[in-house]
Amino acid sequence: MPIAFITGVTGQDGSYLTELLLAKGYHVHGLVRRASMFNRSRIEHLRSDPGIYNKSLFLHYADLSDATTLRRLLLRIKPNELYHFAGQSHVGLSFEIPESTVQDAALSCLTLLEICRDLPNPIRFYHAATSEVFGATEEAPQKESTPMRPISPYGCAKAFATQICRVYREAYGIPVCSGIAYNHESIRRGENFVTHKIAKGAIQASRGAGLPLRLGNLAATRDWGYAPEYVEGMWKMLQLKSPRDLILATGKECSVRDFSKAAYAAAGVTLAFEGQGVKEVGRNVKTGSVLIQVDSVFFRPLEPHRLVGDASQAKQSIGWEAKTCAQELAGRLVRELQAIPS
Ligand code: F7E
Repeated sequence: MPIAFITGVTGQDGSYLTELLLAKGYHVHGLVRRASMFNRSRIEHLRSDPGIYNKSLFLHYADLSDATTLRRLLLRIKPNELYHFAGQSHVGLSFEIPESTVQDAALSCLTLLEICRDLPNPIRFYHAATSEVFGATEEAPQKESTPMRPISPYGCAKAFATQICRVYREAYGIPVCSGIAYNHESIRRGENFVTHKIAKGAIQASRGAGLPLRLGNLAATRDWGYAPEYVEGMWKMLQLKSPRDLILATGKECSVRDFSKAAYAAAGVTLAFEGQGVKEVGRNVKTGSVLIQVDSVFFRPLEPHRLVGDASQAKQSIGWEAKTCAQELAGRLVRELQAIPS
């Protein structure tokens, strides 16, 4: 029976991957960060299932900086696969707290690689890389060969981690790969990421509740996909005989403005935008009331040019393809959030 070790098991990707691996018959060991409040809501349905918890799902408490504990755990558990998701992943926040972001996203990956180097049995290692490594790229869509030009502390840290994974693969033969995943979303996404924020705002607007939703750069575009499809790609990537870095993306761009229109439409509200820059507003076409306002607080010091990925190598080598586009995703988030009892 295969054994997986997941850092960041309580996050969006960690929780979906845990479900996928349990369904495939894995034993899953998850690393949970110690905090004064429990933050296990995304895996609570698994943790509270006596047929699963401590039978095929095991949780271990440590921070990424607890290198000795990590080494001890990996020596004892002897996982076949390691998925490294943990760490601060908010790009905007990485400008506010660059040092801990870099510690999480760059140095912890190196720590895990160093531990893997010493382990008696080889571990297949998945590193969660990101489109943020491309930053101010002039190529669109980006491919695996596109030069990295990160423009945020988070992107710089992830670029380092992606490069060091390649170095350890080539120098020491560690079967490690970086999945260069573009934005992938779900209702398990934190509320400070724009898709969840918009979906929630759309539902509130449809109920006639609250103040206008305040958003940052409405013109920013992203390549948004559906997270459960992406974790499937991550697992497939790690099953390759010789793992290699692959892009996971939909190949389609959507602006924050268009994502908002789709989400509000799914909630039954038709939006029209008018004005420009920080003066732009989104109005309810029927009533004329302002539902979305721009607030410069949510702008970032730098914004990537055009992040859109070419996932044709993933299609060729692992048969993976994104199925859900941004517009469908917006509707899905709204419907799934509406279905949660308040
Ligand atoms: O922003 C714009 C914002 O924070 C998306 C992480 O998983 O994906 C994620 O990073 C866009 C940006 O995601 C608001 O300026 C406008 O252009 O949802 P986000 P992100 O920065 O793309 C990548 C692939 C990762 O790897 C990251 O870890 O939306 N935007 N108004 C806003 N963004 C936020 N958060 N809030 C706003 O009000």
